Amino acid sequence: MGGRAVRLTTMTHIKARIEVYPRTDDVKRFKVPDEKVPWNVKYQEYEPPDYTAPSVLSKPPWADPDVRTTNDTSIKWNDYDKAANVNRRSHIGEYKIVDKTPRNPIGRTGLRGRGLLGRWGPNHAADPIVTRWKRQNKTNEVVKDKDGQPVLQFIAVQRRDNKEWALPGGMVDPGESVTVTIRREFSEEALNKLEASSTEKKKIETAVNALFSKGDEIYRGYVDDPRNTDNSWMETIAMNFHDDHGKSVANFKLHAGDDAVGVQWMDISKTLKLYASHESFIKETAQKHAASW
Ligand code: RP5
Repeated sequence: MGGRAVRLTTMTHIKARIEVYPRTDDVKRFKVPDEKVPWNVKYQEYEPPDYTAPSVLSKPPWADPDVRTTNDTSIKWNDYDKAANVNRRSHIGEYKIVDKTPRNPIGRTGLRGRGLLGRWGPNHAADPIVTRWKRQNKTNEVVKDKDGQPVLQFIAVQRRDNKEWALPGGMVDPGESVTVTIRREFSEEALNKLEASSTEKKKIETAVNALFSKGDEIYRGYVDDPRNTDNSWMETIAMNFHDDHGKSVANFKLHAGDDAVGVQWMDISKTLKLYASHESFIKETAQKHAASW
């Protein structure tokens, strides 16, 4: 397995255009047909509503100020913002600033403002794809599909906010490196480290450090996340950590915690329905391992 990560720079977004905005009943996006997504296609009638969730407007530490109403010019777009300790660079290149705010590089979403996202521009996340081969209980042999392809499994969590199954990823905290985010989120969501005793915490840390010491980058770029808007969007780095012999992660005691209400080993196949762009990361992982899809 090796180095090349996919960059879906020519992708469009679909989930970022769903009509009713997440965690609202009545915030509806302006309709954007497929052909009107790119900014260079004229759409004179385009009048998207403006929405930023109250949780973002209440100025928590993870959110930016409203750059449209202040004269604060200290934010460093398309750069590492040292003052805020936030990476405002996009994985997919330079984004435009229009009317003082970053413009979604993929195209129109039908909504202005930040919605549920704290940062204007890219909101960086990291996603661990932890895999093992599916094995027969009795013989320990790897299970194959009808075409003789070995079946891969990955650790999926059920999100608390919308109950969709997803990778146990999360937001990169200010100043944090992606590798730290991956370990932290996995330990919190899939192993419930936040509620473990101090002896259990130590065990979790040792096992997680060993597993995550070697991974393969599967994807870095834009995420088709339902929270995206014309001015704020999700980006991620997804890394695969594979337990080929079923000797390490395969023995972890999974326990949903923090933002997850469920956790399980899930068989990988093309029928999977996952949050945001996670299906495409899983497909890429299956292909890299020449596994069943
Ligand atoms: C997705 O949102 C990313 O791929 C990542 O899995 C997730 C991060 O957001 P939270 O889970 O912290 O809400 O776009």
